[in-house]
Amino acid sequence: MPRLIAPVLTATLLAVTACTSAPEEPLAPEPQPSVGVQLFQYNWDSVARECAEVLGPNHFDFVLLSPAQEHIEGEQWWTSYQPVSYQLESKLGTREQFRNMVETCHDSGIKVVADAVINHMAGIDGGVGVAGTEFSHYEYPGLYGPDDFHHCGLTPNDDIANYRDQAQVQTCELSNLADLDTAAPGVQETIAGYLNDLVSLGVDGFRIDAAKHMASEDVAAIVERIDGDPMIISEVIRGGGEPIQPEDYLDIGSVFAFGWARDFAGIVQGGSLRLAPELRDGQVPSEKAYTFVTNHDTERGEQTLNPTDGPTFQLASLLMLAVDYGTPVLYSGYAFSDRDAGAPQTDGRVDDAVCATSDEPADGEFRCLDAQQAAMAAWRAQVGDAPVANQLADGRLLAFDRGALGLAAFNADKSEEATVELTTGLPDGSYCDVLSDDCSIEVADGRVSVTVPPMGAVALHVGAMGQG
Ligand code: ARE
Ligand code: CA
Repeated sequence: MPRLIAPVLTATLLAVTACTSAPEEPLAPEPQPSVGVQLFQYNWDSVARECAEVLGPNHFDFVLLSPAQEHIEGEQWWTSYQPVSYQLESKLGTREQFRNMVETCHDSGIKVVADAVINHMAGIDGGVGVAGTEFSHYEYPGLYGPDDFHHCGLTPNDDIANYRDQAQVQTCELSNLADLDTAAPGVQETIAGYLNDLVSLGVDGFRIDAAKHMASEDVAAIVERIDGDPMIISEVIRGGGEPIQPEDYLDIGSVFAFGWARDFAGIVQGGSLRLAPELRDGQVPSEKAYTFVTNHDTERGEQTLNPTDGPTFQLASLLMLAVDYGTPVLYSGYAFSDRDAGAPQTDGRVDDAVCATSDEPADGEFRCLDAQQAAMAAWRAQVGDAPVANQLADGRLLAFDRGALGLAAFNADKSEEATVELTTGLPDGSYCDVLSDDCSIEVADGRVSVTVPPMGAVALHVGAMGQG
C-alpha cells in the first residue's frame, strides 16, 4: 500500500470560501501547530524531504532529529550517542546538508529540535571518529582532556550500578560512556559553544539526552549559556524509587513524559480508553510534558506500545494526538530484527530513508508517517488547545469534542465496528472524517452519528466540512 498523504484544506482557503459564499458559516481558526515527530536516524536530506512533503502541509510544529555531532565508527544506530567531537559531520550528513535541512524545514514552517548528547563522550578506549578526529576514552583534541571527566570512584569500574544513588547516577559512567564534569565552568562553556553553533544554523530547540545523569543545576547552567530562548526537552526517565525525578528539571524547561507513556500503553492495551483523557494525576504538568507512544529506546524495550503492535499502536498514536494533555510527539523509525542494527548505510553514511510500502516492512525500511497520522496531526492543529468536552465512553468506545472545533471517536474493539450517536458542540453542517475521507457525516441540532471501525477512529473538525 503506497503512502498517501491526503491534502489538507488550509484555513485561508476556507476563510475565502466562507466569506464569499456563506458569511454565516463558522470560520476555521488559523491552525495552531503543536505536534512534533521524532525522525529516528533519518539523514538530513530525508528530514528535509519529510518537512517539505508531509510535516509542513499537515501543520506539524517540529521535528526531533538524531544526534548531529561527530561520533564513533560502527554499523549500530547507537554510535550516534558516542560523541567524538562537536563537528557537524556524522553518518546523517554534513554541516552543509544540516544547514540546508534546517532551511527547508523552516521554509515549510517546521521547527528543528536537535538531540544534544552532552553528558558524556565515547564509551570505548579510543579510535578515529567518522570525521577523522583521533581520540581516546578521556582525550578529545581541542575539547576535553582527562581532568574534564568524572572518575566517580564509587563503583569498581566507575559505572553506574544503582539508580537509587544520586551521586552514582550523575557522576559515574552510563555504560562506560566517559562522563563529563558538567559542573566545571570550562566544560559548560565548551558544551554551550557546540549548542550555540547549532543555534547559529537555526536550530530551535534541544532534547537533552541523559539529563538525569547531570545535576539539574549543571543543565540549568549550560542552558543559561545558550543564545536566544530555545525549547528544552529533558530526557529524564521516571523510575520508581529513584531520587532523581523529571520534576527536578521543570525549572529548566519541559520533559518527555515517560510515566504517561507507560500508563497510556496500559490503558490502550486494556481497552479502557475512557481513562486516557484523564491521565494526568501523578504526571508532570501538561504544559511541560512531551507525550509519546514510543521512542527509539522504548521501541527496543517492552514498556510502551511499539510500531510492531500494528493497529493498537496506530490507535494509541491517534488517541495521543486527540487528548488535551501534553505536547504529542509521533515516531518514525526503521524496521529491525536486531536491536543494535543501524539504519542502512553506504560507506559509513546512512542512506536516504526508504518508506516501507507494506505493513510488514523488511529490516531497514522506514515506517514513515502514514496518511492517518498526518491527517490527525492537522486535526490537532485545527483544535489547538480547546479542552475535551462532551465526553462519552461506552464499552470500548470513547468520543469527545475539543471545544467546538473538532470531534474524535475511538473504538478499541478488535473485531466489531461501533455506531454511536453523540452530542457535540460542533456547528451544524456536514463534515469529512479526515481519517477515511468519508464526507457524509452530518451534525444536526448538536447531534451526530458516527460509525467507528474496529481498532479505528473517526475525526472531524471545522476545517474539513463537506459540501452537503
Ligand atoms: C552502547 C552499548 C553498551 C556500551 C556503550 C559504550 O550498548 O553496551 O557499554 O555503547 O560503548 C544508546 C544505547 C546504548 C549505547 C549508547 C552509547 O541505548 O545501548 O551503549 O547509546 O552508544 C538510562 C538513561 C537514559 C538512556 C537509557 C538508554 O537514564 O538517559 O539508559 N537513554 C539515552 C538515549 C539512548 C542512549 C543514551 C542515553 C546514551 O535515549 O539511546 O544510549 O547517550 C531505568 C532508569 C533509566 C535508565 C533505564 C535503562 O528505567 O530509570 O534512567 O535509562 O533503566 O537502563
Ligand atoms: Ca554525568
